[in-house]
Amino acid sequence: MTKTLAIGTFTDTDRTALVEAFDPVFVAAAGEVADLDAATRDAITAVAFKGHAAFDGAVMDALPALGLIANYGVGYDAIDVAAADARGIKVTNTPDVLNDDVADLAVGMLLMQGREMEHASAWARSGQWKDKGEYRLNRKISGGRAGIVGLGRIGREIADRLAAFKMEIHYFSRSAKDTPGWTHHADPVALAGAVDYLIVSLVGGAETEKFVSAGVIEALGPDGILVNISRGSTVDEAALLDALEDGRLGGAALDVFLGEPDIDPRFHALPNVVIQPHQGSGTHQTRAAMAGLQRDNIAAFHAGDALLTPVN
Ligand code: 8YV
Repeated sequence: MTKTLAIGTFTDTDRTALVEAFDPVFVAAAGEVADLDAATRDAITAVAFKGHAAFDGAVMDALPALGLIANYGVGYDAIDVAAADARGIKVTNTPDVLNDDVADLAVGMLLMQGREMEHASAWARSGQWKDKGEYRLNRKISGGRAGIVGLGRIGREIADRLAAFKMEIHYFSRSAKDTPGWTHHADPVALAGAVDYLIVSLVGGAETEKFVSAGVIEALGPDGILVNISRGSTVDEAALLDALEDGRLGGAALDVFLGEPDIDPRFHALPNVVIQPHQGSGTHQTRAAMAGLQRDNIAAFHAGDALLTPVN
């Protein structure tokens, strides 16, 4: 009887590697765990988890021998870690290996939004360049003031990149960090009021829900650009949509949304939003590294060795 359960949609390569390493049982979503027969569920000690739908205490209770949930992703807000703690279940994630890709996407989206690359591309493709001439002028990005909300591992990579774009770097974090002269703000509204671009790189979860509030969005203002590569939950999305529609916020570049992939259709109608389908870590190289780290944590657990990247 296999000891590993894989929950989620894995690529063929990752699925093959999981099969070779652990011969797991696969289900597409946590909601399907209860449908497995009791003997299969009783034998499971480790889960390879991928996805953003809730992994809660009820799912854990359906797996009475469970000792490890190995998450595919740095953000583990889908997993109820308090419920895992209460049941003696360890949780691991995949930090660091995705920092570069997520930071690259954040910077790319900021440039795409500010330089209107999506519209400019449509201008050229549709023949308007030939028929009507040069594309309209847009805004300079280099040399602006950037505010990073959450100066963790990914936030720092974003700040380093934007510093190379000759930007003045400001950041919010609970306490000031050791930086090369970047400006710390203890208040996110004050941070938003001091910058041209606000880049959100917070962890997800209840603690950061709507952290980018209506007040923060207001302070960023009609010339401001909001970039979010964290979780849709970190931004007050209703306030964001209202501000974008009314022109009280200049623009947004978003890789994450509430209810994704079924995102609010109001976003589709907005010309001042760059939309990406939560693909921050989505390169062959990084996803292979994430999957590898997930498997290494599971292998360590089954061998009784120390977990590589524990979160509890
Ligand atoms: C997802 C992510 O894990 O690491 C994270 O926290 O959000 C992503 O890398 C990825 O989309 C797979 O679901």
